[in-house]
Amino acid sequence: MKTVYTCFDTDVIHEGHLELIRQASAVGELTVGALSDRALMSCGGFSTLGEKERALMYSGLEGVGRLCIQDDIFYGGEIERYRPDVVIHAEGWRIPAVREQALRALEHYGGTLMEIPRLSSESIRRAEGAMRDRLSMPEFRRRRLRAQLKALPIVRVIEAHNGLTGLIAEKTSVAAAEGLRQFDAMWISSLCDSAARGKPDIALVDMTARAGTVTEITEVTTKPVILDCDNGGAPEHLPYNIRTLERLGVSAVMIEDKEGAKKNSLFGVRHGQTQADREDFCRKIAAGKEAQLTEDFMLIARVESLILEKGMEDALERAQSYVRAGADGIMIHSRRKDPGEILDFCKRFRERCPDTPLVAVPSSYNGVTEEQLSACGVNMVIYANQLIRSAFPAMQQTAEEILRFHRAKESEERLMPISDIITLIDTI
Ligand code: SPV
Ligand code: MG
Repeated sequence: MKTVYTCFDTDVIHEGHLELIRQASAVGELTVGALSDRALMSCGGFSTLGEKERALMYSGLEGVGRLCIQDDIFYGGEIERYRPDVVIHAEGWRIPAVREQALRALEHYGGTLMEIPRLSSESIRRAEGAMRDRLSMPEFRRRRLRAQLKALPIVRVIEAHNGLTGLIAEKTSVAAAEGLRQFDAMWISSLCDSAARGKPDIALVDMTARAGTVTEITEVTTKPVILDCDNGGAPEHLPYNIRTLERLGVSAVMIEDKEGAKKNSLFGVRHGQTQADREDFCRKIAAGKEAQLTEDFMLIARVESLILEKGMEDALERAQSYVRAGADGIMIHSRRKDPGEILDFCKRFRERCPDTPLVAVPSSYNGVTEEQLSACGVNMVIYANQLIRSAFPAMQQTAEEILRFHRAKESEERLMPISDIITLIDTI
């Protein structure tokens, strides 16, 4: 009897999977690997079920013999362990490097790869759509960020301010050593949410409008959302806002320890920004935490001491106080070009609070790599404004060229083809 191996990461079994199992079990005894949650998340995926539940679901299917958890997107480890005669997979691998690695591992002992045509039908399309829809539901989206923080060396977050930028955050991927590199979550920046409406970042866009942005983005994406909520507003409003955000499926709110008229941190001290009293801010954090209803939701406290030139010790002491007040994470911000003070803070914070998630926003100190941040204890990196900053000059250039040439032909080469823009958005 031959042995056959395949790996599934699906939450929804459709006729394509059943056909693959039918063909596999006709060849020999089938082992199915359920891709682990960690491996799934490392390539930007997520499961509404969890690896054990998925494995249980696969084990109930006729034709499935043995089950295992495959803890790597690459098949090499399992191929070495089980030495299957055949690995079976549908044609059109999502990550070509995974196929190549499986082929190399099989070559060692003369195993073969069997690729079967990928079925496509209305019911498969509906099943895949159902899986996406489930992932977009508040209960699954909300909890995804905490799961990522546990599973990933660093959670990679990019700014989104409308449905379209949400789609870029959701879908952009590049081939990488780990298989596929994607963004893990989205940051709804006060700066970009304001700028996209042609408004300054002075807390002018109110929570009702911000919640509209969240809805626009969550309607077309599945990844977790972190909302930049300035200083959290009036202490008596924060509990209401937290309930609203939880209901919308937001995973985390970030509030900064400033008071008075809102100014963007990157202006620095010249613009008269004032840091909140430490105890007042601790009370705000505690009130926010008290209001939350789900275990999943996170409140991240942002320390502005380095922005406001109050010194490293003040930053560290405030961060510790905020953790004691109940903050689920700390964001430390800096407007220096050199990452030195941030890396110094991170290392020293880690000695005092080994487990608290730590967030960095390398807008000014953009030369630092994710690896350097992670080595100093950072768990989440936020690319807070790069999408809108790349869109604005591109649009402005096109507008200027049309004015200059009295037509659009000269800009055409730089533009996305019309055939692409009309098919960019999936229909339900
Ligand atoms: C934002 O993106 O709105 C932020 C980060 O708060 S910063 O602009 O650097 O203050
Ligand atoms: Mg902001």
